[in-house]
Amino acid sequence: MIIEADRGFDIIGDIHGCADELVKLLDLLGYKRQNGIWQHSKRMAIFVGDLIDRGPKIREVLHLVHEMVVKQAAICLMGNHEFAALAWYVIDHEGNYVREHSQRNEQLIEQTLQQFAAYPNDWHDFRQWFYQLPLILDAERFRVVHACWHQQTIANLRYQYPNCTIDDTFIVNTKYKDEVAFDALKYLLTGPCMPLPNGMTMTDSLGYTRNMFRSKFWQQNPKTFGDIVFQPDYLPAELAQTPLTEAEYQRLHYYAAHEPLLFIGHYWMKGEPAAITNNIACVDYSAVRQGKLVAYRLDDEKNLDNRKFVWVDCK
Ligand SMILES: [Mn+2]
Repeated sequence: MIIEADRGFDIIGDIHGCADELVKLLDLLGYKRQNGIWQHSKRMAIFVGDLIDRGPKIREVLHLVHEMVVKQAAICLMGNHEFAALAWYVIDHEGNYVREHSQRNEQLIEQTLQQFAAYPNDWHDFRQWFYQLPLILDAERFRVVHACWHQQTIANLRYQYPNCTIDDTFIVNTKYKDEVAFDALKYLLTGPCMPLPNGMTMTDSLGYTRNMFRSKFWQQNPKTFGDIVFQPDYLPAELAQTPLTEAEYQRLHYYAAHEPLLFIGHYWMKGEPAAITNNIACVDYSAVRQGKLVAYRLDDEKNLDNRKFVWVDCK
C-alpha cells in the first residue's frame, strides 16, 4: 500500500449500495472516468468500508470501487457489513454459521443477496476480494478505520496479521474472547459499547431492545453516562445523569487530541457534516436513509477543517 507524500486523499463514507450518489460525489471531487475507471491525477480515494447492504445498486458500487482499487486509484477498508457477509458463510467449530442466520441478520444482508442472485460468480469473486480489504490504514500523518482506532488491539492484530487483512480462522476466532479477532470485531469494526447499568434495557430507533449503547471514545474526563453516549442511540434522562463508576470509567477507550487525524465511518451521523473533534472526523452520514454520502478532502492540514467536507444528498 503506497501512500505518496504529495498526494491528496478523499476519504469517503459508508456507501451501502448508493451507486448513483457515489458517481455524483466522485464527479464533484474532480475524479474522471478514464478507460472505465474513476480516477484523479493528483488524488486518491479512501473508502472506509460498508459498500454493501441496504441500498439499490450494490453490485454497481462493488464493481466501481473494486476497479478503482485494482488500478490504485483508491484504497478500500473493510466495514462491519463486509465482515458480516463473509461470516455469513463461515462455519465455526460447533458446526454453526459464525454469523447466525437469524431473521435480523438475514434482513441486513437481504438486499445484497437479492441483487447478486443472478450473478453468483460475481458475488463469490467479490467475497474473495473482501478478504484483501485491510481493517486499518495507518499513514502516520492520518489514520482510517471503520469504527474505532484502538491502539492495543491494532498492535495485537499486526503481530498476528501483518497485513491487517482477515481469513476464515480470524472469522471463527471472533467468537472467542481471548483472541485478537474478538477485540478487532468489537472495537475496529463495530465501535466500543457500554452495558446499561443494573440490567436495564432500552428500545432503539429500529425497534430493537438493547442492553448496550455506543460510547464516545474521545470524551476527556467523562463523569456521567450522558457524557459518553454517542447518538443516534439515546439514553433515558435519569440514566444520562447517572455517574460512571470507577470500573466503568476504566473500561472507556480514549483517542487523545494529540494523536494523528483519524477518519471513521459507521455511525449514521445526521445533519451537516462536521468534525467530531480537532482530530476525529466521521464520514458516515446515513447514505440510503435520506442521508448524505460524504467525503473529507484531506491535504496537508494538521487540524480538521469543516469546509473540507463534500457531500451529495441521497434519495
Ligand atoms: Mn455502515
